[in-house]
Amino acid sequence: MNPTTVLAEVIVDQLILNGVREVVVAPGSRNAPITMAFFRAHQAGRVRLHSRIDERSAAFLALGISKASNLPTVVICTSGSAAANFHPAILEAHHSDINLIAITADRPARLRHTGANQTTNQVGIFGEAVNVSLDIFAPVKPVVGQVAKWRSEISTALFENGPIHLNIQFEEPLLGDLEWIEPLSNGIPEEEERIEALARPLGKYETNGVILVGHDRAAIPMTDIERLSENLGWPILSEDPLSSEKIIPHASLLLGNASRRELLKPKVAMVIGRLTLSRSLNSYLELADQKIIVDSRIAEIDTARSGDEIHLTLPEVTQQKVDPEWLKTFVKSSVEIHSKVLEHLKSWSEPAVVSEFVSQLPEKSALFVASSRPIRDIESFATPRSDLETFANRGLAGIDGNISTAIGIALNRKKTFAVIGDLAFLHDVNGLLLGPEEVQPDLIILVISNDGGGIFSTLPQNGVAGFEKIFGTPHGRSIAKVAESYGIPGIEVRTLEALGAQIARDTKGIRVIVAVMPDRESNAKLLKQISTDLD
Ligand SMILES: Cc1ncc(C[n+]2csc(CCOP(=O)(O)OP(=O)(O)O)c2C)c(N)n1
Repeated sequence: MNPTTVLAEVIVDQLILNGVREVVVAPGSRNAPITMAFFRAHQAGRVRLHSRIDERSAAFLALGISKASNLPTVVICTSGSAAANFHPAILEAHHSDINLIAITADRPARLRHTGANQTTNQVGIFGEAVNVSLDIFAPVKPVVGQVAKWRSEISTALFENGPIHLNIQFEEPLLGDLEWIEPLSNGIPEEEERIEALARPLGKYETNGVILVGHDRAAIPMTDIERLSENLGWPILSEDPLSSEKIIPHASLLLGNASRRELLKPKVAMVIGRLTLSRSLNSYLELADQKIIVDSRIAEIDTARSGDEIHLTLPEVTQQKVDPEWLKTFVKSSVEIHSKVLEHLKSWSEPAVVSEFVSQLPEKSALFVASSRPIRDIESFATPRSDLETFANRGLAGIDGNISTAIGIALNRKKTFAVIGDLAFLHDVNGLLLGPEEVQPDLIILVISNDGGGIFSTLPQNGVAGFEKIFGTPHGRSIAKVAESYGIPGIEVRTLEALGAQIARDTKGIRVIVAVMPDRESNAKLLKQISTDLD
């Protein structure tokens, strides 16, 4: 009888009963009992197991899988500093409400504070970023009822949304048989019921209104938002123009000009999700007399926002009427901006590359968009379309873990693309480290290569003393060669035609396309020029 092996087996079985279908493991010794139990489950076809050397990438991979599958995904590491590498992905999961189960293997509690090897205080290491933090251990002496206790602990923890942390103390011997004093399947319900929030009716607003949609849409399906917009007669402005062809394009440019904001001023603005990308949308929102907020994560994110109405889910509406003249002005301004914007996208530039890329993607593709300029260029310049599925880490907008998140998504989709800056690419380049036994995703990564952080040239610190050293941070590396060193094909492109030809190539596995851009400073000038031309 070996409590450690039994504990691991019961935890794995209960996690699977609670909906876990994929697990990412990072190698180690203390976590051997649970990685071996998961491997048995993998061989039995109950879960898909991925392994990654780098714990930070492993956790972001799990995050990407959860995003794409909507199921809780497990990531496991050994004890010690390994655990701390989960923190960035846990924070992102916390702020974007993604179900991620971080399992850190630990030595028994009696070894804490003794200087024992690879032992630190892992309990509560993720602080308030996790919704549950359990410190689980096996009794030295087998106890009847223990299996049910473990199962209900795990099951209850999984009732929480967002990230949870299971720190599991494994006593030696770490390997052993699965005999116990009672059956391991001890009287536990197989299905947990999840309760949905009920929609409540919207107040009566027979007036000019707009719907402003944050990139994450508070996880509300776009088709529901489109229906709401039709019923209300309110236009949709979205941070993600690739979520619907019905949205008003180039919202941040349209509203970048103060007199146009005034002209299009709404009486009511409904905000769905969090607006994190552009100042112009937030300034426009401030002009509204009344604000309606729709987000299920009010407790977490509404601290700075005040709403005349707050809804946890999309409100129910009856048809309402809007001033047709106001709506006409709105559409006219938007059509004008659209044709002017297209004029600026004809030659090689970051906005042109990004908008060409997203316009060429095959329908039904998944797209991961990195933070910094790529997500902003899409918001400002892309022509709306409805046939893509977009993902982004907007919880904390980190440039970390982006490749791994994209791979996690690609593992759950047929064809996935990603667009990412060169610093974000280099930050998570270890995400490209896939062992020969790993499932190879089909993923095309477009790197906008401007040798450093291009966004900083668009910010007020541009040109301050030491700008290049402390903000621009050029690295001078060839991104294509870096990709090749990981065994991933990397190809450089310098024209929109060459870019189109590369997107059209139907290849398997991971491929990197590097859009080689002239320099960061000229891009910042171009962005300024475009906004002046649109004034
Ligand atoms: C983990 C993390 N570290 C630092 C930052 C701050 N940051 C925001 S954008 C940026 C530069 C990104 O450069 P790159 O990925 O090349 O994109 P570009 O700005 O050129 O579009 C940095 C360092 C961040 N968001 N996340």
